[in-house]
Amino acid sequence: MEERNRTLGEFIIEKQKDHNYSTGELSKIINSIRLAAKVVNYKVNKAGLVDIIGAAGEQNVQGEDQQKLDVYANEVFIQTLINREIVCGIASEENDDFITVQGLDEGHNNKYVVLMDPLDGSSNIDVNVPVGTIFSVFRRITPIGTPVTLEDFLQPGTAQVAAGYVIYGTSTMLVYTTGHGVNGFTLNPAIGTFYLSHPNMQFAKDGKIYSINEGNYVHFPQGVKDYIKYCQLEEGDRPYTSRYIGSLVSDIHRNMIKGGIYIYPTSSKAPKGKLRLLYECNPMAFITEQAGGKASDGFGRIMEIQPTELHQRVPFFCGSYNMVEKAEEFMRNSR
Ligand code: AHM
Ligand code: MG
Repeated sequence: MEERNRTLGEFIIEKQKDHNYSTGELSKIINSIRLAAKVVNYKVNKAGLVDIIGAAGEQNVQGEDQQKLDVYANEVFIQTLINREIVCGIASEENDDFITVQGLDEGHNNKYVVLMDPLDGSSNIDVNVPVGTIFSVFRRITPIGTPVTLEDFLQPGTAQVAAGYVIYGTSTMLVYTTGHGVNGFTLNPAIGTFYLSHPNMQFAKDGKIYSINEGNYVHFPQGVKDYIKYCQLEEGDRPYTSRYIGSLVSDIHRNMIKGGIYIYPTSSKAPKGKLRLLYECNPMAFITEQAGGKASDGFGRIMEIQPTELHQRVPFFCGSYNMVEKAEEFMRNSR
């Protein structure tokens, strides 16, 4: 079949044979995320109508409670995964603690945990700017048949078996990897089907876009300040273009297609950075590396960090390989 005629559903079935899993559990997880993404997409698309049908905390005309969209997305993804009894645990940026899922026969017999940021960049919803869902899948390390523990969630990113994001943008896309490259699927809203629109996505080795909240410049470490000045220098293919949406998924998605670097560094205001290792950086790093890019905390590989807590924050440098290398060089030199 012609690549582009393939639906995500067909793609998942075809790819199942690439992996050494016979149970299809991972396929079912991706399928559940696909379903939840469509439900959330429908709601996100109606975001501007919230004031008309009832503000948050109030009831709409049907008598249903209005919810904030990030709370809604959190519930949809969690319930979709729990109802299908295919994971043994879920951790979400929206919840303080992880959720234990007993699964079929209440036997704790499933082998995967899912970590997610159900609606990243949700402060952008009010201004009609794209937001995203980010997810990461690990095989549990505690024995099957026992309830999951914190240990199952605190694994380094190198142990991820799948990761992806959904971008609710001008069109809605689901982009994911299971460690065999990155593929992007665009939702045809008329029929509710994702089609393979971006097969084998790749970060250009070099890019010309840098994405960072430059308003915080005075608070940045010297290495980041130096790198920004390097990006702005008139030399060779520079100055680069500055593009910052403030919505991680959108910024990385654009840079993957066009070539670029995204940086959320430490600053005197946010000494550990802002982004979360488990819900944002690890999945984005896995996708980025699978697309030929590089993801770093400024000094070392994001995916090799041993997490110590669920909501841990890290500085994040992510994008075109050579650009991230260059930024690391400035970080090292300023130490
Ligand atoms: P959130 O998880 O509270 O939505 O915050 C994450 C978002 C990212 O999407 C984005 O890249 C970053 O925060 C923007 O932060 P800032 O406004 O400080 O530049
Ligand atoms: Mg977030």
